[in-house]
Amino acid sequence: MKKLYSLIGVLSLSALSSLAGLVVPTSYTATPGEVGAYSYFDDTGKQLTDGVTGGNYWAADLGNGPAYEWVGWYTVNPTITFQFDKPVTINTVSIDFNRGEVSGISIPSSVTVGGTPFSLSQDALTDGSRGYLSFNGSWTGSSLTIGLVRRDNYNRWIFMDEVKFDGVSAVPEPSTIIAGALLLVPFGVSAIRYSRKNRVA
Ligand SMILES: [Ca+2]
Ligand SMILES: [Ca+2]
Repeated sequence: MKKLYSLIGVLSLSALSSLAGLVVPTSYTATPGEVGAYSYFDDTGKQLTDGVTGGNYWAADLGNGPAYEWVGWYTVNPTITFQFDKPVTINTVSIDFNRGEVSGISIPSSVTVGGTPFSLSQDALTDGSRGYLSFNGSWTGSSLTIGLVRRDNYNRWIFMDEVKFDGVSAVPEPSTIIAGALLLVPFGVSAIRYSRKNRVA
């Protein structure tokens, strides 16, 4: 019987750990990006989750035109709502921003994730660079809304090119795991009986 108990333990652990990690949203809706020297639109409707990031210099041309990778806002404080295909628990939201002070691009003064506000220092990123800033908490549901507030009395651009989520894509009921493990017990027992029979024969 010792073997069976350890088998159940291993199954329960692996069932839980395999669900934690990067959680990918199925879609999102966002306040449309705006026009400045170039167009800072979400050109594919997926630019915030396509894994592609822009350059340290905001207007860098990486092959699709200057600043193509970025989505930017100047006259509005944008809101983005991400949808997931089932209830999820998100523990970390990472957003890739650009900071280019001479061009009017600052990281937001605050970011609200699922109703939780975070204040950001303007030096959270080195001027003239891009990088991920992370927000930690615990948000559960099938969607998650992120709000961003422009710095200096809304007088600065926000430039974003990617949002990533870490968490658990589905929280299994403890009873389901136990029931699943118990279902395997008869198979284990019969397998042991089978091998014993074989040995005797
Ligand atoms: Ca992107
Ligand atoms: Ca773009």
